Amino acid sequence: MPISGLTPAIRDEISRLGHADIMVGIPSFKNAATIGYVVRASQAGLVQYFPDLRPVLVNSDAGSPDGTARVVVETEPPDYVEQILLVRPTNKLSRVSLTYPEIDGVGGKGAALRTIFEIAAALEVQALVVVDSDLRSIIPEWIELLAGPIVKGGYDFVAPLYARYKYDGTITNTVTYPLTRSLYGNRIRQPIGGDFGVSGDLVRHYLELDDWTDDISRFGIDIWMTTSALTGGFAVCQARLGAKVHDPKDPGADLGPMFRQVVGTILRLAATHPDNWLSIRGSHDVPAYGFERIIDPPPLEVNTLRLLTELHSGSLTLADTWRGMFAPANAETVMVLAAEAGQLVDQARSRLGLAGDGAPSTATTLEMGEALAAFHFPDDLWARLVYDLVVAARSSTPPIEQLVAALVPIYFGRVGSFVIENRHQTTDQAEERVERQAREFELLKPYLVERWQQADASADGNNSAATAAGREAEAAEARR
Ligand SMILES: Nc1nc2c(ncn2[C@@H]2O[C@H](COP(=O)(O)OP(=O)(O)OP(=O)(O)O)[C@@H](O)[C@H]2O)c(=O)[nH]1
Ligand SMILES: [Mg+2]
Repeated sequence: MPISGLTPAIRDEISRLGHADIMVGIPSFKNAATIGYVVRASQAGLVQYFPDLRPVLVNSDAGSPDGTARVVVETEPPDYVEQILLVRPTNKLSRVSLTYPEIDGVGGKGAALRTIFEIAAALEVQALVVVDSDLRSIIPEWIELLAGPIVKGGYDFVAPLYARYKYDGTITNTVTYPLTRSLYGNRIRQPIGGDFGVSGDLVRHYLELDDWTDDISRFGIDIWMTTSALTGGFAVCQARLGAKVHDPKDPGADLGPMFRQVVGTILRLAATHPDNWLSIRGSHDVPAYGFERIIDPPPLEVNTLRLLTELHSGSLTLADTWRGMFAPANAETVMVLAAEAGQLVDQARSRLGLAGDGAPSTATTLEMGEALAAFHFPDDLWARLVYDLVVAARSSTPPIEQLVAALVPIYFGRVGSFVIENRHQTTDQAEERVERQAREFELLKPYLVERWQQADASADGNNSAATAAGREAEAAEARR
């Protein structure tokens, strides 16, 4: 197995552990406050639901200064689980916390997962479950729900399905869900949910791909796992986990870098796998396992004033870049929207009695939504912009990182519009809006295919022009 990138300490752990049937892997970075619970819930899941398999739990930590690793090692051991659940498993659960090595100087969630994959492959596990270390809502049954379809159902990849508050999961709702669905035809509702089940075969496939860009070593890992499962032809399903409650993030404040890493990865994969999506139209459901749940995830505030301000200020510095990366009509429509956003923000600020740009907002999501109610970012425009970017990502100039960075303010505008328009909607109604947008991506897929094929034709034209020019130069050389 390809364990060459591992540290001696990790190799020693692998030799000590020898072999396992089922593994839970938990990446972490400064999660001391929450990881203890995630470890106990995972242990309980392994012991309760898979008492006859050889289980191991591995925490792959970034060397967190807050004592995350210590919490993992010191939290109640598996014996505690056996006592409270009255189970006598055939095999003792092993528990390990280790510091993962960076990949070419880059650390992040993806680098943490690579170490988890390498350990899983070396131990020859049948099923690997990966869960985030900031989860509040994980219960032991999640381990059964994520590993069961692999162990009992022959699946290779289990994506999570959970209720999230209507403003949570904005990168998922605006890009990864609709784009994965329209490109590859699979309705995987949470392609970057962070909690997955992976078969031993698929773990080996991931390692063989050996595709560790800087983005994938960070937060690009989740969409890379999902897309690679699809493009590799692996059997995919979903598991109903209930609600995802974790350390929430305000999209305008926290999600810029994550957006760039995730969207950079999905675009790069689309550009390198056209054969996997060019002929696909429409989409199909992906089987979902687990009993239905009715849960209301906790609410989350979003600063829409800030999101719209970002769209407007983006237009002041990025207009030329936008004109270079989008079809002309789409670039112009975005410019108009950005100007509207700027005006509405000014009016809303004075209506709400808020000071200038940098001042912290004291208004609630609802109050801001009322003041910005006139703003609307249409579904079809967003789909076309994303598709323009898929086409732009074929070329290495400008680099994908630059394109995606320039999309961030527009994504903020799109999310702002979604939050404003759904301020009075229930989570179910907002979900219907997400579906509507995904259908719009499917409807406009011919637009993507046509633009892609035009780009193919002009690349061919350039190649034949280059070949003709080469022949002419050779002939001229011969004449001399
Ligand atoms: N080892 C390691 N783990 C990381 C790093 N960054 C994030 N993680 C882990 O990856 C998981 C997900 O990170 P979060 O920051 O919660 O991101 P998220 O929940 O996917 O994102 P949102 O849904 O947008 O909130 C958590 O378990 C983190 O501890 C890192 O640099 N190194
Ligand atoms: Mg999280």
